[in-house]
Amino acid sequence: MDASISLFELGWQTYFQQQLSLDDLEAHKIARVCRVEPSNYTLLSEQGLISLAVQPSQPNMTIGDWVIVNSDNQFVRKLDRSALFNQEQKLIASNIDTVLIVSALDDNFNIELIKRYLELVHEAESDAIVVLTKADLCDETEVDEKRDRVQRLNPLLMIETVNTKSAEPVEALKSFFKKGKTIAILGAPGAGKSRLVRSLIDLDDANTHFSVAQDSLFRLPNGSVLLDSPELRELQASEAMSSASGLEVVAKLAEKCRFNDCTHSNEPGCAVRKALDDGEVEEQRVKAFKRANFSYDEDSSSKSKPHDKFHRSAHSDARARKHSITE
Ligand SMILES: Nc1nc2c(ncn2[C@@H]2O[C@H](COP(=O)(O)OP(=O)(O)OP(=O)(O)O)[C@@H](O)[C@H]2O)c(=O)[nH]1
Ligand SMILES: [Mg+2]
Ligand SMILES: [Zn+2]
Repeated sequence: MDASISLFELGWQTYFQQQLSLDDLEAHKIARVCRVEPSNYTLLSEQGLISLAVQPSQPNMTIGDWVIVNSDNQFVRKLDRSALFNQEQKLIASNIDTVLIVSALDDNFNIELIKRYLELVHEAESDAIVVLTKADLCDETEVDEKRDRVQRLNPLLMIETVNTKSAEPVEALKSFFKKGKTIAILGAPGAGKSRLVRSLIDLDDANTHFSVAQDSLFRLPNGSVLLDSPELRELQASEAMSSASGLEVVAKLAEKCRFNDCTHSNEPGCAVRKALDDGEVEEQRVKAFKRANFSYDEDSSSKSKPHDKFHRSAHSDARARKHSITE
């Protein structure tokens, strides 16, 4: 449905409005990036889709960015961002107000991954809400116990426990879906992201889509916007990756270190360092492993069996990297 999109429906807010000049108001158009290709950006505006060729003189842009173009649809400038997700200098998505961190309450419950997603959201300067799915598959004590573990990460954290196969998510989440808010979803494969989305919006309803020619921005209840993109899915998958099989590789190496309490920094006989120097393991994995080990030390309840966790979640990794939330 290409007709009648308002800027507010696209996630426009005071923060961006304040950056406009008189020229912008009188002669320019405001648009939001909804697709990034190597040589082209696609933007959504009140006037419909705009195609913008990538030029060396432009700043790097990403999905979610607000852009000013002139009446000939030429780039004028990019507005300052309220939030930005990036990974190793690569821009992932911008201007996301709230991220739903989705994690299942069943055997795939993974507190380390929730923690990691919370870090990402914090670094991006967005807000997080943890949505614990599959509450219907667990008994009440188990739900309470896992919810408490998440709450202990941060006493102020918003947490909702839901069964995505019911109408619960809409009830639980609609107060967070305020007009003009941009929402994204992060979660491991199988966590229930697609089910959650389908419990919130009707993807067969043309009204849910701003335009048939893009599949990154959708209308959510109460005038919020859902942002989903291949880059964001890749980010969440790579984090899920480093939480499981990726760490297992390093854990196996660490068993061969000379010292039991090796920190894999510069101890003699460190098998992890050697593998790094020999290029047999990626630095990213080692970093993720150190991060995870550090948190095991903090949380004695899971310290005893980090390997169980690697094995348990390793199989879920193998499942699809790039499944869209909505499929
Ligand atoms: N009983 C129950 N099943 C659920 C719930 N949420 C998701 N499921 C089921 O769990 C499975 C995975 O859910 P999806 O929504 O496809 O998970 P996803 O996060 O989109 O997974 P990927 O697309 O692989 O990343 C599906 O079979 C769902 O029906 C829930 O709250 N309760
Ligand atoms: Mg999915
Ligand atoms: Zn070592």
